[in-house]
Amino acid sequence: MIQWEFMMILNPLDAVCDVKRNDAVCVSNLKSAKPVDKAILQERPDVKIFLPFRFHTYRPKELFMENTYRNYLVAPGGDHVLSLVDEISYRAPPAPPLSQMNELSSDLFCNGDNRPANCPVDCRCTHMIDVPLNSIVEIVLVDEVQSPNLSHPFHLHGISYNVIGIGRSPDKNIKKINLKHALDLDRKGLLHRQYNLPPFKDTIAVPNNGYVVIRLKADNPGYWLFHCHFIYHIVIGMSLILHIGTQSDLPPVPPNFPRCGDHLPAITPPHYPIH
Ligand SMILES: [Cu+2]
Repeated sequence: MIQWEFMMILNPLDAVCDVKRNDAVCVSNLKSAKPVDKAILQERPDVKIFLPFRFHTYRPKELFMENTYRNYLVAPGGDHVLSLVDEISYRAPPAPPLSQMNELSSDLFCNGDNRPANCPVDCRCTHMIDVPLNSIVEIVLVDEVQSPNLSHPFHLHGISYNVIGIGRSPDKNIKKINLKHALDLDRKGLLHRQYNLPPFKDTIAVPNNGYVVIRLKADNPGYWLFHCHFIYHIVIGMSLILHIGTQSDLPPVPPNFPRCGDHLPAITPPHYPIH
């Protein structure tokens, strides 16, 4: 028998997470069963990263030009869209950074502070953010897609994070949140954060037209993908690499470790050379 009086919704679509309520609970209201490292709970993290994400809509005539090959998905309404995280669409490198980083040109990599020169509005490169080993990192995801009832589930490989806050703008005049407004809320202390045993997760749904604040201790060195878990969104670039530490923090590549390209005859891709 279902006891309706005890039914609760997890992650309500209204994303009201900063008040106690009887009908719903947000992940940020859950309490970790394990103790949380005090360093995670310090007021100021060592690194703070704002990651707005959105779709770029192509005009169909932009997509079918000679010598172009753009990746996009066709949304249910017919829009042809690419995904941008911090105005960058992730492009996978031609070989794994973990074992062949010294062969990848630094020109392939980019991030919000280091965009390729003259990159167009649909800027595509290997989005990578470097953070020092053992630093306390806060990431604020801001949903600029704002598709009704579509909450993008962001997943991080390699490390679990604590979910510190989830919400929407408290300013009712703001119909659409964006990076600028989220920064403004943060400056005013209006991004919801709670430090009482924030739960560990490796995936979190960002409420549409809202934000999520997560924190982690970057104690696992490597190149870790951080991406929306909708497959269609991954392939149009809703992804990036969180690079923790440096090459010297990693164990050496084993002798005779398989190499990308071993199974192919020598080729030189025209646009994406391996150096
Ligand atoms: Cu998504």
